[in-house]
Amino acid sequence: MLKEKKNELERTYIKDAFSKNGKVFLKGWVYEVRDLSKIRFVILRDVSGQIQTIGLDSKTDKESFELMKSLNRESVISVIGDVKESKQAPGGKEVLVEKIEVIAKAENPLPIDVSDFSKTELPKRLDYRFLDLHRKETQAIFKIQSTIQQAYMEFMIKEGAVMAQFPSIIGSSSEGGTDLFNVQYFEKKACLSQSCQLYKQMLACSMEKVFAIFTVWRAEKHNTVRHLNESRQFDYEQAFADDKIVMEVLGRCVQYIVKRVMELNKEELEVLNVKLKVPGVNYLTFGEVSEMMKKYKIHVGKDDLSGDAEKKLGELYPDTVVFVHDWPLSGKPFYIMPKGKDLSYGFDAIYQGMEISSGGQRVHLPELLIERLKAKGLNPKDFKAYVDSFRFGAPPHAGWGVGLERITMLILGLPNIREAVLFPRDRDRLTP
Ligand code: AMO
Repeated sequence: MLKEKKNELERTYIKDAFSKNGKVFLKGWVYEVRDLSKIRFVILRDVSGQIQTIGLDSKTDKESFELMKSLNRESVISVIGDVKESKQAPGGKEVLVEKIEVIAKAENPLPIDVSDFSKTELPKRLDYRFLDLHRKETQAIFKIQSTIQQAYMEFMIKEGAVMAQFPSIIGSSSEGGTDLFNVQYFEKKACLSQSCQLYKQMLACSMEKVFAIFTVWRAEKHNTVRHLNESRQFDYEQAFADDKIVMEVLGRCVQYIVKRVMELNKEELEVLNVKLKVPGVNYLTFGEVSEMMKKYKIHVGKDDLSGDAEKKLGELYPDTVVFVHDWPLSGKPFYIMPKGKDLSYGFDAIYQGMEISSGGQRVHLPELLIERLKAKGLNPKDFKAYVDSFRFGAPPHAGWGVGLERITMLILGLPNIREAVLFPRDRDRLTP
């Protein structure tokens, strides 16, 4: 009987059922079951929302009515029934069940609590991420992260930038650090990309404005709430540009992203109880920040901002992208353009008390680049193809990279970056 009806009835998403009267065919997951003997309730969820379904001894198909009391949480079912007004039901409507079928049974007990009041700790939730994704809070985070990526692409395309793909297996370090994951590449030694830095620069020298969403790997041994060993970056690079030009682009880009999340994710922001403001933009030199922090007796660091200094900037400038520029040269990678002897055209962007991005103007002069590689203890021979790419008509250029998980975490005020990755890779986690 259900099969015949399926042919007649199209599936309705739960959100749309609220604006319907009459018969609907719903599919989703059992969230809750309540058995009051002659009346039985099943709260059904799908990706669009949840609705109360009600079975009546007198009206519901006998077999389905029996089934309603024995359904396990998170089992997948289909329901045929009539949408009715109901003062008691959440959202003012409920579905009077005609027929229920089990599509896929969930075993009982579930390994984690997936209710809205779940107290299951993050590591356990991550062990069972597939099930954790049944929770509306978890879904809300990743729906918003989807918007963040969409908004980044929309913004970049409006800017006239070209979307690019780059290799993930590379011959030598792209950031200069030692935090490399080594890979055996046939007879050669290779590593997983720490960034698409060198490639985006080479591309900007012909295509002018380029962007990417690129996965990066960093073999950093520490385990913190803000670092991952595999993360994604929004990369941007622009020719005929200096640090000032690309900071301005980044400020507008973050504003656009937050604006789009506010427009497109009202429900998800409500689920997560997050109130957003489109951020302002502020510019400070590294020297100014160092002076400012003295007042608060906060240690800054010689050539990098301490976590405490970033946090303080977040307190002093809430809902603001704070660009800290004129960064000490010793604290920036080899590809950042020097500004005099000690400073550079490099910057970091701090938002809600944490770094979301770093960038700057690049060294496009081959001889200076060789000098900078040496100064950082790197062998220019390992970077020959990259250095040579600037010998045949390479304009000055600048760019930045934003961590996708970092910006998601900071927009939503999440306490741990792992909340903002579907399947995190950290020091201890290689599965799922
Ligand atoms: P950087 O190494 O500062 O710069 O990275 C840019 C941004 O990426 C994010 N990020 C991380 N997120 C989580 N875990 C990590 N281990 C991690 N490392 C970085 C941060 C950071 O601000 N090529 C340059 C960018 C450029 O100059 O264009 C780069 O990779 O949000």
